[in-house]
Amino acid sequence: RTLLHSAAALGLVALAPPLFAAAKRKPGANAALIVVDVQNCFIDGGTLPVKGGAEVVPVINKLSLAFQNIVVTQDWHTQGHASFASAHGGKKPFDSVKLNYGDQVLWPDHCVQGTDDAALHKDLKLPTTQLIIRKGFNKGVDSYSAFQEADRKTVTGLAGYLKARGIKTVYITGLATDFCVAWTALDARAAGFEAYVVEDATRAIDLNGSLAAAWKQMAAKGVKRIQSADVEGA
Ligand code: VGL
Ligand code: ZN
Repeated sequence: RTLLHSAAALGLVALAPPLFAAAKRKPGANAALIVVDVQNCFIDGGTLPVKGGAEVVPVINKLSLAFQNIVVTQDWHTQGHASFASAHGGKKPFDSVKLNYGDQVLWPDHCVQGTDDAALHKDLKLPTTQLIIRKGFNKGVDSYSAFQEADRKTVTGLAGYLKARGIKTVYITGLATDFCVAWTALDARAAGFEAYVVEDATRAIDLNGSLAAAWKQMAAKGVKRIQSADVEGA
């Protein structure tokens, strides 16, 4: 026990609550909101539902009011995509395989181009969105990240787009925290952006401890973990 605690226990000093809440962050003209994969496929009734996925929709809608720049992503796979278990004989969803670029988790068939399943959730209201970026459309290569495909070579063009427009900071939201959100945040850092993940505007798949691993990896790379209430003007 510290001297202060002992003194407090004796009623000699009062331990006062903090006078001010931490200052909120106000995204400026050089910040962008990235809304990752808020699509029917990742929500109840879809092909790869993320638990609580629909709950991010009102949080993101409100958060969007604080941003002058918004980018939305869509997972946008071909039929028979290499990330689908059905494309690998004898494999089941959530198994892993080695592809030529490394380990690949296998998923149920999901987010196939042009299907209702791949459409953005109908309650997502982001009329000021400036760019919709689609990813995972190369049949043999997955792309969790909005910046780079899983071969770690092929880029989507998002880093160039953001830099050309003077964006320095990205706030990342959407589905799923431990896959497409985390990989997007890590690649944002690698590309030199300041990156925040807005935790209550995400939901996770959490496969074999993947959520805790993702937060740890993000923290190690300087991704900042915040809540939507920390953003001013939302
Ligand atoms: C995602 C698994 C497969 C995601 C996409 O959006 O997090 N996860 N494809
Ligand atoms: Zn996918």
